[in-house]
Amino acid sequence: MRFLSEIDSPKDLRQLRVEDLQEVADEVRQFILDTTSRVGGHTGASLGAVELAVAMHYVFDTPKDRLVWDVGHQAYAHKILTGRRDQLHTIKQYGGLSGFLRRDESEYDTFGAGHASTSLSAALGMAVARDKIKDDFHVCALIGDSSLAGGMAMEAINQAGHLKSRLIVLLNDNEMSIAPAVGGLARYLNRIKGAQSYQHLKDEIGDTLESVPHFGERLRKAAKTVKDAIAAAVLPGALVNELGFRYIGYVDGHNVEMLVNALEEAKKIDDGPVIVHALTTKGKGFPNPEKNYYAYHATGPFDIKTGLSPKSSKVSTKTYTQIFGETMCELMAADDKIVALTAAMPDGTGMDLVLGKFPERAFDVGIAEQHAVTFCAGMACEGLKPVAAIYSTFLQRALDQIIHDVCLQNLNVTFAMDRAGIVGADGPTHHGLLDIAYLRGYPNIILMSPKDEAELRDMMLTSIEHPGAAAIRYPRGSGFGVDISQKPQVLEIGKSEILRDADGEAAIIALGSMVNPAMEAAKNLAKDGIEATVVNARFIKPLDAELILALAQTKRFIITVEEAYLAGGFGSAILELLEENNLLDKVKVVRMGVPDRIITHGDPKLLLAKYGLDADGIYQKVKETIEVLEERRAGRKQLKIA
Ligand SMILES: Cc1ncc(C[n+]2csc(CCOP(=O)(O)OP(=O)(O)O)c2C)c(N)n1
Repeated sequence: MRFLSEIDSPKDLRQLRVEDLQEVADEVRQFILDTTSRVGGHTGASLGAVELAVAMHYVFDTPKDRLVWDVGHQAYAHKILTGRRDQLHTIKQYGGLSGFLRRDESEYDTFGAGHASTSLSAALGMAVARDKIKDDFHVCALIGDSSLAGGMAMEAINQAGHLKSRLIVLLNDNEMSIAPAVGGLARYLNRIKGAQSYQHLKDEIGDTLESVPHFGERLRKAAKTVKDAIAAAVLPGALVNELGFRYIGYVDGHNVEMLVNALEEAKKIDDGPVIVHALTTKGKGFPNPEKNYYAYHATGPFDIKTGLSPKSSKVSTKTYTQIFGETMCELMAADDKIVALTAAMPDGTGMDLVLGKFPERAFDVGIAEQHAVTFCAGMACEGLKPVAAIYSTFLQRALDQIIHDVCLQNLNVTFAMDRAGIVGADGPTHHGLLDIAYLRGYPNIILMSPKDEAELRDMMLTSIEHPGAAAIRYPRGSGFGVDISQKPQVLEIGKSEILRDADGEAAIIALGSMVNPAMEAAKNLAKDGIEATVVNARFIKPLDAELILALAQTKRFIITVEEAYLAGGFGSAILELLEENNLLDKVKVVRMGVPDRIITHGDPKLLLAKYGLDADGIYQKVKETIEVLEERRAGRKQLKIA
């Protein structure tokens, strides 16, 4: 590596000649490939943004000038150029670099990211603050074409044009979200690209006017006006003019010199926001990208020559996501009122299968979770039965829509919350740990979580048949390979399942992913002579009050276990129920779950173990609780003797 090994910060990059930058970009690309082929990561997304990162750090005086990345999954080149090259191999691993951006990871990460469409709002905030404190740095936001269509980005555009703040937006247009980009904005951007004549015409007019001797400066100003007029005439739509943005483009996003020129031009615009429109290819440089769809976005480790991932020798069981997709197809075939929806995650949610089989009744609305929910509410008003499959973490975006548009009006919408719990490598922005807390506090919704994939199928039918709102939380990854040949059954709402009925003093009430570890813990406890009842809760709301109250009267302690934040969670709901029934002095309740802190990225098994959320952790907690109660009992006895 001629250049890269000498680049420890963007300052080193800025010492180079502009002619050398393409070679730097090639080296960065190779470095990303070498690293992610070993450890995996957002390979395709980052390969597509290599030249953008090089050009931005060359043109802008970072970190004084602020670069704001959207999502941050495409920022590996940025990490490499900002002193993190030698740690890139630790990306997404416990204790290693984050897969996204974090303010506490580097001074160059000006704004944390992970969820989409935030960069323009944050960048506009920084630009406005800069003007207020009378500083003069540049702010440049990088955003993908699909994230640009997200509601927040649109709202930021609306305000930026109005404020006329000095702000640069670099649009990374690869016509892809994770799947192909969808929607009207994607069509609009294509129309701009179709208007090739604009760029040529603009350059020609500019060159001609500016080349007239003696009149250079005056004519340059005139030329600018003429160019703007042409932009208005040729560019379709309202973004450039009506919304108050200047437009530079489009530019080849893999040609560093062109990008440098375009960004230098953008820097000169001091009277309002400007969009630099760069065309890029997702997965640029990936070996045989057509053989590996995920090369366009994220990969596990792969063979650097063929691009193929190593074959696993394990016979893998189906994931919850796959079972969800297949069951949707089954249910939709039987009931033509069911409609399905994903918000830009067709593969991640299993909706790709549904979109393929039922194109008339399945929708990909793009990165638009808020719209997705209210769109479902509208369909439910007309008697359809919408099922929205949205990751638990992304559904956070749409809380008000769930409350105001769905629950308040008691509409039949099902929320299939994939990736509920600790997701692992993607870390704090992606863990689905809050859904119980954010959904539990409002009427007119039922909440459940399956112990395995067969129960997921039952819960899907139960939700769809339930006339109001319902949400199902289920984890990332494989199920248990249980028999799913039985047709889905409607479950009795608010009824849990006793899996192990024991005479002992302990009851473990486990939720969803924690049911299996609870059963394993109970078996191990039995070996020590401790008999614990194990309940598969199934429902978080409504709770199985009858059973829980009965347990409170017969057991010495109840342990609740959930893969979610404890605050406002499932265990809290049980505490509330017992408090309302004056039973808290009869039974000790110990809640197991995720404590009130940011959960880092890393292997989910390791993270779950750290918080005691596995068979061993539950086993230990039961033993500890018995010890505490014994000590208390002994203490009381001593008091009596005294
Ligand atoms: C609110 C939200 N919804 C969904 C996602 C999942 N997601 C991550 S990247 C991505 C695609 C982004 O596409 P684009 O903005 O065009 O950037 P590209 O990946 O093409 O560089 C999606 C849907 C997310 N991060 N945040």
